[in-house]
Amino acid sequence: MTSTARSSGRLWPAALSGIVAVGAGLAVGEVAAVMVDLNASPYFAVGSAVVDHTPTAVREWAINTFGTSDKLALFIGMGWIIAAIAAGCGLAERHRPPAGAVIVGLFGVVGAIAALDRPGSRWTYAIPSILAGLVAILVLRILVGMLRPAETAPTASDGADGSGAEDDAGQPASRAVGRRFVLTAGGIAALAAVVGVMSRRVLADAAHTVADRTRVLLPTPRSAAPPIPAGAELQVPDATPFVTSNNDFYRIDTALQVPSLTTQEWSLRIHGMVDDEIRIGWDELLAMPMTERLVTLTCVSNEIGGDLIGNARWLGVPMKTLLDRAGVRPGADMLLSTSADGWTCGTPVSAVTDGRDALLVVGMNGEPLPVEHGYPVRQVVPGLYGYVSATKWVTDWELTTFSDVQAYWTTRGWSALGPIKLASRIDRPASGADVERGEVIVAGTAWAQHTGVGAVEVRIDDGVWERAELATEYSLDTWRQWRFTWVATPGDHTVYCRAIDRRGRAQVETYASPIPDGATGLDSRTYQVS
Ligand SMILES: Nc1nc2c(c(=O)[nH]1)N[C@H]1C(S)=C(S)[C@@H](COP(=O)(O)O)O[C@H]1N2
Ligand SMILES: [Mo]
Repeated sequence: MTSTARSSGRLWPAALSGIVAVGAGLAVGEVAAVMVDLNASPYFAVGSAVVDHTPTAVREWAINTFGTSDKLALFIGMGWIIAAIAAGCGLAERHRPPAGAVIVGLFGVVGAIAALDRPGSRWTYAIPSILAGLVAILVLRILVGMLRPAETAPTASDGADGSGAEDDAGQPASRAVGRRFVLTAGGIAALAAVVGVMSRRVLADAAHTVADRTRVLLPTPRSAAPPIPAGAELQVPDATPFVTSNNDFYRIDTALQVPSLTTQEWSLRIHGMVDDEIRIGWDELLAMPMTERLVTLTCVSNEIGGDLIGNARWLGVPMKTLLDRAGVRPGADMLLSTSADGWTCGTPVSAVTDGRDALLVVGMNGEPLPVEHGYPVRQVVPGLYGYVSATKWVTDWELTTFSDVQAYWTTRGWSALGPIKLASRIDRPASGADVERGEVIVAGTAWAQHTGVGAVEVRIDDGVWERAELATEYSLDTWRQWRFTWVATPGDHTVYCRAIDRRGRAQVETYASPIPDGATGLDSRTYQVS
């Protein structure tokens, strides 16, 4: 009877070890997620994966049963399931080491896969789950390891002293080990709870921003964007759409964690070489006359043929309006903008004041800015690469000079000035697509922001340049679609394209890497024609 009591008594510490270990891992995962991205949290990533992959019938059932608490129900349900598996891991580690540790490690891998599967994820999204897995394995091995001497010690003394000594010698020793185990497990559990709750608070603040965004009502523009002519979109299957949806819009920034700012927390301070230092708040900004424009944004890091480019409908206040309020002093040639997370950007004052549609933006494609695209306020300046113009989460403007100040990327080897280079891209047929002999429609995009695309030409292998058909021009600040009918003959063929701008300059054909001021060269695709 003592032996039954003892062995069943040992099941709980082992199960508890598993639960504490997985709890500690999850807490570490949350802390890491605060630094990487809240969507990288293993718990949330797995939860979102569950939501994304839940069959419609089950989802309907959950919504009907739990109403608006369906997410809470999911998290509680997940908590129970994870606790049950974790307890099993503890038992497995106790009786079949390292089975428990292996399963706990697999937990981490599942978390990492779920995090990497999140929309807009990067490789760093795997870090919280990997750390969580490693910490859980470590804690599990430590706790279960502490349970072992309790049984090996008496056996050893058993051999030395004979049978009668076991209980006398073994009990106090195992009680001491038991106390040590309880203190260690309790300490780790308490620490994990504190750390977990603290990081959850930080994550909740980010969620607060998401909620704030849903309450924003965008004003009607004083100056609306011209309607998009039907001909701006060439009717070519699987061509790149003229307007890029917010979900498909490329995202580039240095923010490991998206700055979370509510509209009421936001303000823009304008200072430096100005007549009056001013600060503009959200309500004041929203009361100003708004301009809406389509502008194609491009990243300087975009390789020839790359996709770090997108065209959106932006709503905002002309940046010049704000500069005029502050009064720019003569000699100030740089607008140094800084984001809530300290990223800096130097824009020529001339580009902001020469009449182009440089906007302090609050809306993107009819919605408040998505959080990762700069919520609540960012800049968009036609004709300049993003790193010298498109500050997201912008909170500070300093009027200064290029000779006095270098912005973030300029101190890292990129050019101080970044006008967008004329370029063109082949979008279809996709690389490696099956191409049959005969007429093949090759289509793509070309851009020369603020100058305008005048023509696009296509060349097959070493042939001559031939004119492609251009879509109707929307504006000088937006990209332009093109298409070319190629009569393909069997064999391997390479298709090249080049753009010519409205001033008659052809795209530079020699290859240059993006650094320091944007790539040059021709995009090409090689097809096997059957
Ligand atoms: N705060 C901040 N703003 C930023 C950046 C950044 O790293 N931090 N990157 C810039 C760069 S390099 C580009 S290309 C554009 C990209 O904007 P998007 O992510 O909305 O496409 O944002 C710009 N604004
Ligand atoms: Mo960029």
